[in-house]
Amino acid sequence: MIDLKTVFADGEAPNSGDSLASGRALARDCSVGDSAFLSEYGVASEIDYKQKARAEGRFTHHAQIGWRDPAKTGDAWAAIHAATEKSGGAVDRYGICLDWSMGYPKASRGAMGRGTGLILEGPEDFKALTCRAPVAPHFGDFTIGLPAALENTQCALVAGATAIGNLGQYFTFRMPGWPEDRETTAATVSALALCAAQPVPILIHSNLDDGFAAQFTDLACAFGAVLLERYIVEDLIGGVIGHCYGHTFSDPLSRFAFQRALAEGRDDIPGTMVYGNTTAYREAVPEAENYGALAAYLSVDIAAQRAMASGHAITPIPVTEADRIPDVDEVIEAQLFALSLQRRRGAPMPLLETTAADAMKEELIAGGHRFFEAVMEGLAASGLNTRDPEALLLALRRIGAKRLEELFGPGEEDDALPRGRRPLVEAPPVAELRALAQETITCLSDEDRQLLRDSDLAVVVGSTDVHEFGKLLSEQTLSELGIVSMDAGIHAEPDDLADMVAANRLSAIVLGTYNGVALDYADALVGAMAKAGVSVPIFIGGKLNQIAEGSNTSLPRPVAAELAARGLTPCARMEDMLAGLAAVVRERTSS
Ligand code: B12
Repeated sequence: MIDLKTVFADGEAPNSGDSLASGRALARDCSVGDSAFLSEYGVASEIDYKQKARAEGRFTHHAQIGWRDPAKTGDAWAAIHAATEKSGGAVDRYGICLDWSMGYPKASRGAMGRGTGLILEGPEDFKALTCRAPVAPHFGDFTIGLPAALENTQCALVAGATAIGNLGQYFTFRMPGWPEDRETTAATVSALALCAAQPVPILIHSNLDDGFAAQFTDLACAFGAVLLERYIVEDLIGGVIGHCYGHTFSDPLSRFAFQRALAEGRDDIPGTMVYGNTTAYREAVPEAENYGALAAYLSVDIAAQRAMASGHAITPIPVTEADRIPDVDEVIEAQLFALSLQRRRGAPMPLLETTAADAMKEELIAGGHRFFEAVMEGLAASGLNTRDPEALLLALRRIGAKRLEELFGPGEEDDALPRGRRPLVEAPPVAELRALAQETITCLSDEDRQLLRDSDLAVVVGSTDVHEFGKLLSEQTLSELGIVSMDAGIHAEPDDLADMVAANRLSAIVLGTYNGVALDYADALVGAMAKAGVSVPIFIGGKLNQIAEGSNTSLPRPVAAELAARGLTPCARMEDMLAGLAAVVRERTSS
């Protein structure tokens, strides 16, 4: 079913020998340094700290921080700690939002563009943060899994970090303008080996929603992805991995059940954090509405930790997150809200009935194992050495979530469904996007709906970055109207979009973008279209903003008007694109 010659069309499958050896050798000179957290609590690593907390019947709190200005980030490190301590609680760990450009090796960084986050130049910058207050540093994103994996991991270790990731990003994140994946994989394996060879346990972090999990339609496959990553990190490399889940888990039952599936048999290895269900936050609504969403997921997470401690730190995300990057006082408010909620929620038993969640947990575990075994058997049958972590990682990344689920998903075959399978436990975003697409087309006038249904429009749909829900929603909405859409994938390159339009005589480009690069991307796309000699409408939606070059405020500015000035159609809502497409059809019929 898998043709290795296609997967590795550029040569042989890689071999981990050199990468493992170099990572292990590096551990002789590079080891975990001191941090305010490690010395304050007298622990060797965050795993030890979490195990102590678990033994005391306590669970931990996570805050996500990181602004473009390193000094602001350092001050926030101290301020959030002080504010939570003053209210009688504590924030136990900080996830550092590094800028995505930190994923490039330092030598290439300057020339490659950058996003909205924090840029740290070297070990001293990392250390300047972790000494500011006794909060465990979690260098979760843009460290392990990207081209700069090895150098960033060294900086994080020296600064006293004992939770480092994000392996999930390895599978899905593509650095713009960085097409190679062999060196990235080798750097990832070396970084994992460096962590595994430390004398203290380093928790390798993987955010499932950043990886394949958010792309599966079946949550059982997401649990199967956990098993694949545990096999690679723990069985093949000798490290320790903890998973994060939560962004897209808006259904309380599956959120609760997934935590129990992750916790099963892992008494000695804590999860990293349960992330806020940030997809539930709405933009430009009264804050009180988003506080409802915050309370809803925190209640599930607090109850889940009390019913079965899995070591996941709870993560109250500021309610302004849907509008923009939250500021320091908003992070503090969210933490204080969580502490207050936690104090007011008593023990979950006997209020909580876990039978349904446990049945779902069993289904997730059984289905996840079936997926894991089918993937391993399928790859072994194709001739892959599944005992080699580098070969296995690269094969999985190149095959991709969609194909893996189609080939090896545990659900029954059903051609009418996405991925050709009936999910054992449907992933919450699938149902939500389906409902949203149906609702969207009811907003059209009968005349426009019929006009679009009768049209012969064909478009290409893509996303500039890993955020693909806007793209999926566009595809669902177009398909409800019978409009053909070709898939340019996530991380769609401008040249590829222009070439697809030219080769297939398409009527429009439909583009989702979220990473604060809308204007740069639009310029590249307009250039690529001119080069390919095509001119079609471009409908662009998502987060239409851009961080200003040289800005130190970290806050991206809206660029919808500038996009319009370049001839693109900025879409605040799906309906804007449908109105634009209807206009295209009308123009065609009248000319
Ligand atoms: C889900 C999510 C993720 C998921 C994405 C999973 C996936 N497979 O898509 C994950 C966890 C991977 C993720 C990662 C990151 N994210 Co994120 N993420 C979000 C989140 C919570 C929701 C966005 C979303 O998909 N909404 C669902 C869609 C359907 O709804 P919507 O966006 O409201 O869209 C509506 C309209 O805008 C319109 N629309 C949307 N797209 C399109 C497209 C077209 C063509 C049209 C016509 C209309 C249209 O239709 C929708 C319905 O009305 C937002 C915050 C938020 N609540 O908005 C942050 C957010 C987009 N993320 C952000 C960031 C910074 C990141 C990271 C870089 C963080 C980090 N340091 O790691 C990483 C990206 C890493 C990477 N690899 O690039 C920032 C972007 C900052 C900015 N540009 O201002 C946001 C805004 C959070 C924040 N406030 O900081 N993220």
